[in-house]
Amino acid sequence: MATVSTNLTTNTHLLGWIEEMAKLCTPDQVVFCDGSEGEKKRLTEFAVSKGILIPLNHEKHPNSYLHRSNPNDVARVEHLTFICTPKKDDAGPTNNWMAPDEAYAKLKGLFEGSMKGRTMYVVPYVMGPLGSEHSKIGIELTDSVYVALNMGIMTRMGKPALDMLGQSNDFNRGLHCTGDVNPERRYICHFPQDNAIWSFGSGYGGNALLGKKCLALRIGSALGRKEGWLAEHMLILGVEDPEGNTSYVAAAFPSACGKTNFAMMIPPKRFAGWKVFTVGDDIAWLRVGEDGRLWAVNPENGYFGVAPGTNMKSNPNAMKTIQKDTIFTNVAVTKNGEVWWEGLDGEVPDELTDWKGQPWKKGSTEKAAHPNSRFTAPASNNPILSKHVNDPKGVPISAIIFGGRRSSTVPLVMQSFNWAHGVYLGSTMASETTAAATGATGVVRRDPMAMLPFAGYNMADYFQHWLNMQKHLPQPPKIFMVNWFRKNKDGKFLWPGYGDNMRVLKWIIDRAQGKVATQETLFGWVPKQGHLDLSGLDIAPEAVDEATSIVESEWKAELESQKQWFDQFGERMPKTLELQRQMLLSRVS
Ligand code: GTP
Ligand code: SPV
Ligand code: MN
Repeated sequence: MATVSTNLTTNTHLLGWIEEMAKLCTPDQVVFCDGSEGEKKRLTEFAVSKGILIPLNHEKHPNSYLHRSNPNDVARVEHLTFICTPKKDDAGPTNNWMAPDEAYAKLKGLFEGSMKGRTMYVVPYVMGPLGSEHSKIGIELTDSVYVALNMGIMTRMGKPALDMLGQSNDFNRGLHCTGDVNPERRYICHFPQDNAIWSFGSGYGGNALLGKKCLALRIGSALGRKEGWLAEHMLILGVEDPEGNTSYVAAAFPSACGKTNFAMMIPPKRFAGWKVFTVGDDIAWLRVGEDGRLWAVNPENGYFGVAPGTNMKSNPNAMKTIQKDTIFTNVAVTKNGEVWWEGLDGEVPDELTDWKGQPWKKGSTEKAAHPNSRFTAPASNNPILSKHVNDPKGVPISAIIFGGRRSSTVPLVMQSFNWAHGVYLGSTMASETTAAATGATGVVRRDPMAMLPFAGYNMADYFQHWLNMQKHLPQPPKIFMVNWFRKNKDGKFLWPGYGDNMRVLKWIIDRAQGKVATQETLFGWVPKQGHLDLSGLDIAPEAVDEATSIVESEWKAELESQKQWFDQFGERMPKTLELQRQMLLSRVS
């Protein structure tokens, strides 16, 4: 049995727990991660020697590597993700539930002896700026060097986390084992009452990098409810106008629906003098500030972004961010050791090695890169990184945006009448499923606030928590809904999206600052004729009309179908939201 010894900490709570977990998993050795450059180099060399990381062309991709996951382990697994609260009702109808005793017993069986012949890495990390009272500390025990290296990019990892923890017992206990990557023996279990996460049988993204979806969203949302804040699946960006005033917005779009792209956007030529800065691309922790405004912090320190579709036109800042120090997962690679994916700039190469490591030829019907292939890159590489990313108090939010991937019904942009109506719009949000989770793609489902897979407690209580926030927010952000993904009858996107989303963002900022009047519709406020700046936009005016249109018959069907969604929550469903629905429906019927 491995002994647990380190000179990095004397925290007896921590050392005792590691000892206990090492006894269960019986690794050959226990290695404490300090987060140093030397350690990163050692772990990388080890991963390369084992074929876990494949060096890329170091001239084109300095200090960057490719990882190929097991082909059965390429995305989050929502059907194998559990919220293990003592009462089933506390997890609610939209989460999978297991009783804590049963979950611990089942997973103990799997973890028992699971790290024999392997190393247990102790990965201490902080979510949120170092030293901030709002940050949370986690310790992930993992048998995966790939996870340890990714956590090193995605979080503030190593000695600073242990220093911040000191002798405290207040840390998230995360246990992760890749095991034999058998989907039959794969479980991602959350224990909010113990501040613990046990994840077995997957090495991929949100299943395995426990600081991200597991701690920062599922456990985080449960903590947030208890402590009076919000943990959200939101990007955070700053937008500076030509006079030098910066406003901040937070936007919730479901997985693979445009957060990273929006957060790194470059405004079109028409908006000379306007600048966008990234604070975060996936997760926001939102708190009420002393000034009565809502303040946002990005708990992460890197980006785990979707590769396909990323190119110099759609997202030049992401392309620059991933130029060095990046781990690519499940992308294709050229003969020359350069990465490739569908939608990258330039000609499609004649020959590639695909994401499974197989030869691939141009014209193949198979994708060369997996649709959920990703890059892990440090935030510090981002040329438009906000100077406030490490600010412990975060940035003040002027507008909250909810947006799904809807080929019909939802217009390009709409403002809610007030906070409750905004919460209603978020709670009824729907979106087509994407490759970010296993299962069918393109199926419309409700994904409230983009949090369906990430709420760590009953979704009805979560809605109530959102409604309650208003009482504590004398200066609430304005709430908006957007849809970049509406299609015409030929199935083509009506709106060009990407940088041109700046046109919508500008209207949102103007509205949040009360600078422009608006047009009322039955369902919300929309831009008055001429207020959406379309100059220099190279698309037919009819396409814009269609993208921004509100079709009453579509909305009637939408509102009616929301009843079933609300009904499943029974008594716990806030009446306010059902009343919002009825009020809107009464206007059309
Ligand atoms: P997660 O990391 O899974 O949470 O995804 P995300 O929300 O950050 O999505 P991301 O920005 O990576 O975009 C996902 C996909 O949507 C990519 O293939 C993009 O090219 C595409 N996309 C992003 N923005 C737009 C847009 O404005 N219009 C259109 N049509 N597609 C977009
Ligand atoms: C998402 O699916 O929303 C992601 C990727 O951001 S993962 O880290 O796998 O959750
Ligand atoms: Mn995400």
